[in-house]
This record gives sequence, structure tokens and C-alpha cells, in this order.
Amino acid sequence: MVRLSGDGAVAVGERLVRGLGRRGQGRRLRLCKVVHPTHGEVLDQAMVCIMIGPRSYTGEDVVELQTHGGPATVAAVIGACLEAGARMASPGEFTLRAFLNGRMDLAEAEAVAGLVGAQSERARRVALRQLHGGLGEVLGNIRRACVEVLAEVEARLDFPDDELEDLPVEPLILRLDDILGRLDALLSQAPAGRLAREGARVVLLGRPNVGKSSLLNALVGRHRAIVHSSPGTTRDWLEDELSLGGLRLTIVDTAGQRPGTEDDPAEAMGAQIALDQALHADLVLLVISLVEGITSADQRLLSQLGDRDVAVVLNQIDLVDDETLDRAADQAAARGLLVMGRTSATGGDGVSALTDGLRNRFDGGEVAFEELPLVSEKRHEESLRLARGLVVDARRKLRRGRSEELVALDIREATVGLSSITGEGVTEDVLEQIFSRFCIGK
Ligand SMILES: Nc1nc2c(ncn2[C@@H]2O[C@H](COP(=O)(O)OP(=O)(O)OP(=O)(O)O)[C@@H](O)[C@H]2O)c(=O)[nH]1
Ligand SMILES: [Mg+2]
Repeated sequence: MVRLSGDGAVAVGERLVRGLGRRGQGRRLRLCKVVHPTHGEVLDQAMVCIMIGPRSYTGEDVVELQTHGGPATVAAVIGACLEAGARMASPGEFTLRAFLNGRMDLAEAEAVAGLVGAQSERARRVALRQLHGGLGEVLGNIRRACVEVLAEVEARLDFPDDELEDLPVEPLILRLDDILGRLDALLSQAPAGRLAREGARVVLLGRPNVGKSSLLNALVGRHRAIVHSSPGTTRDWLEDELSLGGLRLTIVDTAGQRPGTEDDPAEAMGAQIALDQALHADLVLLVISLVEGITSADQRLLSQLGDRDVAVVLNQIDLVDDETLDRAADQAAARGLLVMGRTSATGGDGVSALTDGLRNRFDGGEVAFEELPLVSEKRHEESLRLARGLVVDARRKLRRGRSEELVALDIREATVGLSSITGEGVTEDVLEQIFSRFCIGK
């Protein structure tokens, strides 16, 4: 579909489709010949629709040409549009115009990008929920509550000599607490929102030869990584995707970790990259060879992971007896480690149970549309956090009897932060950053 938008859209369209202005009015699709504006050659037959602003996606006059598609046809029609006086749209420009013309707020515009980029069912639903505008409404209510508190405080500033009673500190604090509660409720949705958008990253970590690559292959169900009996087979990191219900998991295989890699710079680099990957994971699966059990090297690895989420996979169950397996599980439990899998990565036993464990860990099950997170964008989360900090500051100042001016300043800034989420007062830079993520044509 080739879309023209702006004051000249209909004029350009008329040069491509004879009699368009007359025939195409009324938001009806019509089958038309598309011709070259100068030499008149027929380029395609297309379904054509005119939408006169402001009742259009962008709020401007819009002409849409549904061509037969295919790169050559589309290129010919676009070329004809340019010849007739249009210019190429920049990424996300239609949605930017929709925002600038008040057709949607900024959070809704970002949801359009989320919808286009959605890689999983969960991501699609979360973006759609954001597009339906629920966030703007919730934020509007919080903002109004802030403005009411602000009015109380500022009244004392504007009329210092009037017979106004002292600032009702306790009731105002209660109102700020209510605002904080609402901000926290929104912020608490952010991790689930981010998870839905981006999916989760699960990193397989462990000593060489414990079966990390075999496990990656078993989890994703195809031969993705080289498996070999010599230790140090995997040198770089590699990833593959696994779809769990509506959620996308990225499974990352890494180089084995062993001491004494100093002699081999490439292996040392691989080990370092593995640790970096682990430190950016949503979950680290520490793979243990049951033949050797949990060793001091595993213990050292664990200590390098800080407060990362870690679970253990006891691999090679086919090579040991039940007693050894139980002993290793007890050992893990004694260290406070969750055992998420008992697998034979090569034989396949326990792999589906491990997948179920991952699903339970990340997928909250079926979630009704109205209960999907409203906050999933990092920008929104940051603004909410900023506003929250300012409300906390205002509350503290109020409690300590600091001047009304300082209290008012914090609350005012908090409202500015909240408004920026839906796009009020955002700078060109921010807009450019947001819309550069879009593709052309949206
Ligand atoms: N019997 C048995 N063999 C396994 C199992 N998992 C892995 N292996 C074997 O162990 C050897 C090492 O497996 P890999 O998957 O390459 O191990 P890795 O942890 O990726 O090793 P590096 O890449 O060297 O760090 C291979 O010969 C596999 O066939 C298992 O559960 N049972
Ligand atoms: Mg490997």
C-alpha cells in the first residue's frame, strides 16, 4: 500500500489516478488505473481510497493506493508519486503527524511501533492494550490528583497575607501517599511489560563439556550448536529462540568456564563474554555435569554472578544412578539453588520438564486483556520513576515543614514528567528518537 498524506495528497493522487477527486470521495475503495503523471503509461491497477482530514490516520488528507505489491510495481508507483510532487516519508512520519495533529497521544504512537515490531503473541497484545489508550487515562487521573495538591500548596504562595489557615499537612500527605500508590501500581507492571515486549533471555553457563550446547539444541529442537566430546568446543556465544505460549525466550549458549585459560587468549575471551552474557540475562541456567557434581569451580562461577537470577540444571542423568542424582539435588538445595531441570541433553529425558519450568518462571499464564501491563516502554518507566522520586521528595519536605515553594516545585515537576509520557512538552530530540525506531510507511 502506498500512502500519501498532507495538503497536496489529493492533488498528487489526481495526477496518478484520473478523476480521483471526483470519483474517490467518501472513503470508498475504488478500482482505478494508476498512470505515470507525465507520459500517462499505465503502471498498475489499484484499489484507491481518499480520506479527507481530519478523519484520517494522520489527521490530514490521505490517499491510499493498494497496488498489486511486488518490489517493481511498488517502486514504479512510488516513483510516479515523487514525479507528481510528493516526497518520501521519513520513518514513522505518518504516525508522527498523527501525534502532532492530535489524533493520538505519544504513548499510543509508541504502541504503533510496538505493534509493528511485536515478535510474539504477548508482545502484540501488550502493544494493542497500550494503543487503546488506557495509559493516558490513568496518567491523566494521577496528574489531576497532583494538580489538586499543587493548588492547595500554591494558594499559600499566591496569597501569603490572606487569612488562609496553615497548610493541612497530614491530609496532603495522605493524598500524596495515594498518588504514590497509584504510581507504584503502574511501575509494578513494568517488568511484565518489558518481558512481553522483549521476551526473556536465558543464558546457559557452566564448565566445559557439561552439555550446554547439547541442551541448547534440545531446548530449541534443532541442531544449532556444535557438540563435541572435547572440552572447549564452544568458543563464542550463540543464541536461538524458543516460543513458549505467547512468550519469546532467547536461549544463549556460551563458552565453558574453566581456570587456566590464560594460555589461550581466545578461550579466555569466550569465557569473559559468557560471564557478560550471564550478567545481562533474565535467568542464568547453571549447567552441572552429574558425573562430577557441583564442584568448587561451579561455586566460583556462582559467586561471580552477584544477585543474578540463577537456577541449576543437573545434566547427564543417563550416566549416573538415582542416588548420585539425589545427592547433587540435595547439594544444590543446601546452597539455596533452585533445580529447574534434571536432564539428559543428548537423550532428551527431562527436557520438556525443563521447558515447563521455564514457562512457569516467565509466563504468568493466560492474562485477560484488561489485566495486561500498561507500562512496557523504558521511556515511560523512567518518567514514572522520576515522578515518583519527586513526589517522595515533596512528601518529605512537607513532613519536615520546609517552605511551600520547594514542595510546589517538586510536585509541579512530577506533573511535567507524567505529561511527557503522553507527549506534552516533549522536545524535538525525544520525538526524533522515538520515531526513528519506526519503519517507513507507518
Ligand atoms: N550421555 C550424555 N552425554 C552428554 C549429555 N550432554 C552432553 N553430553 C555429551 O557431552 C559432550 C559435551 O557436550 P557439549 O554439549 O558439547 O558440552 P558443552 O558444555 O557445550 O561443552 P563446551 O562447549 O566445551 O563448553 C558431548 O560429547 C555430548 O555428547 C548427556 O546428558 N548425557
Ligand atoms: Mg558448547
